[in-house]
Amino acid sequence: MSINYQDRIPNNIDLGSNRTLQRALEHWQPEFLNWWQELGPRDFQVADVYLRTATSVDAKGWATYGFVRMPEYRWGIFLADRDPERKIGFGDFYGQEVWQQIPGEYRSILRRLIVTQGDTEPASVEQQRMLGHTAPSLYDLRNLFQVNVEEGRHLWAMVYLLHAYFGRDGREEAEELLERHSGDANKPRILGTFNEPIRDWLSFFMFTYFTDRDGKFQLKSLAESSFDPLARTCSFMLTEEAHHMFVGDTGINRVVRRSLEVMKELGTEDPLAVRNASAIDLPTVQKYLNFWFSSSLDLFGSESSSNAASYFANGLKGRPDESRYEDHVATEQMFTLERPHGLDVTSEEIPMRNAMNEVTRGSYVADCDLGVKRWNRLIERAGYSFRLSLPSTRFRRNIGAWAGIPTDPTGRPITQQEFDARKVDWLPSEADQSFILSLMHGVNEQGKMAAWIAPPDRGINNNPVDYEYVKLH
Ligand code: BYC
Repeated sequence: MSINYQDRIPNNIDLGSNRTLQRALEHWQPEFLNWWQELGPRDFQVADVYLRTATSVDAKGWATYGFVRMPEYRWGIFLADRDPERKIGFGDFYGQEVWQQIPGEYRSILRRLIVTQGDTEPASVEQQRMLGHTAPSLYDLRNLFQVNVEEGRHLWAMVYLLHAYFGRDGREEAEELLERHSGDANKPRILGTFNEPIRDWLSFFMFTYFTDRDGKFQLKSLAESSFDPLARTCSFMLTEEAHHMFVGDTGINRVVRRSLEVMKELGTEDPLAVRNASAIDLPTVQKYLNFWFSSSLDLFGSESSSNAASYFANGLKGRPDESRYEDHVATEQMFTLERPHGLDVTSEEIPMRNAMNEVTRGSYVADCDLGVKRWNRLIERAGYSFRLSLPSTRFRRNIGAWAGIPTDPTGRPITQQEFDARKVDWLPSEADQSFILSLMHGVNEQGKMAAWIAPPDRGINNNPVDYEYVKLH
């Protein structure tokens, strides 16, 4: 169904025919807008921003571009079209009709999944709210705001499900999504990474590369769900998510390119010399990568998880791209896990269903590595031997078998003493963070770019790079 922009809440679910739901969502709408004013992008609410808005959910025509003030962005409810033939693709109900309503026994675990997903969306907007002041260009400022409004829409996507399918409990959960806040000591966001501060643009690019990519994999798992409205909501969210990862990927690419240019100009790889020329040295890029990759790995949960096994059994949450696997029931297979044992490593066989978090994490790591390979090709072509790399999945973990176990970036278990002594080489130190912050100054002049980042290869929607993407007045 095409998107109806006449209603107060744009939608393609024929919201007007369900007055109760419409009223409930119209009641939540002003609370969302208050939250956006208070905790959304700070100070840019009257700027005209060149944003894309969904106009239909098919592959061709879902984005139109135009200048919009962020609070006037048309947040709404957009689900991918329903496939009447769709069957449950895995688990105990494999091959049966997908569900249009939630079987009573799965209500609370499904609610928990939807709330956890929904919680990350406003969290990321809160984390990024100060970045508008230090954008390296108008192009980047626009991308930040595009990401922010779409995360706001992803919150709407989950709030719709809570209101439509979970009655009073769902309405209460929807309120609480606006009451927990990133980094709040009393009411923090649910998952660790979403309470980490994002004060600088290098962190923003790492977050959009690594953490939004967790979003991609989680949404792909939920797009396989036996609960069809969740599957359809997540399928459409994935189309928006792609741009967020593009922002991260190209952002890191441009930081690396700029460092290489400076190294060439100065004729040295010396990190200090690169820093003195107001660019970011590659070892510092590696440290920020280590931080955000390891934090994002935690978002997949424990390697061995009875939650994951029951999500799989019930068909509520599967593996990304389930059709690529041969066995969709997975009751006979085992998975080999590596666990720490003092300074040694032992392995253990666990049932495949319990290992679904680890299976998804494995696909995620392979996807993350593609970008690292691309950045390394830039470095190689420039004639330097330095290489970026993903640290081991054991490194700096807070969730799962390796939580709190000190290892080096290759995953070799070490003593806490050694970890503490080497930490400054592996993770952003206070001095590194101060240096990165010292580079962060807003560049708002049309066509200008901060010294620490190369310009992008192309602009948005066939516009030039130096287009006035944000009109600040
Ligand atoms: N931090 O069996 P376990 C996105 C909790 S990102 C804190 O190990 P399970 C986005 C867990 O909740 C995608 N707590 O794990 C990106 C559980 O607590 P309860 C977000 C954590 O349940 C950028 C307990 O530990 N979507 O969209 O198998 C910008 C034991 O759980 C963490 C989803 O996450 C952590 N890192 O899997 C904007 C999808 N990890 O329930 C947006 C929905 C685990 O015992 N969520 N815990 O109180 C899920 O599928 C699962 O909840 C998880 C955890 C994959 C997160």
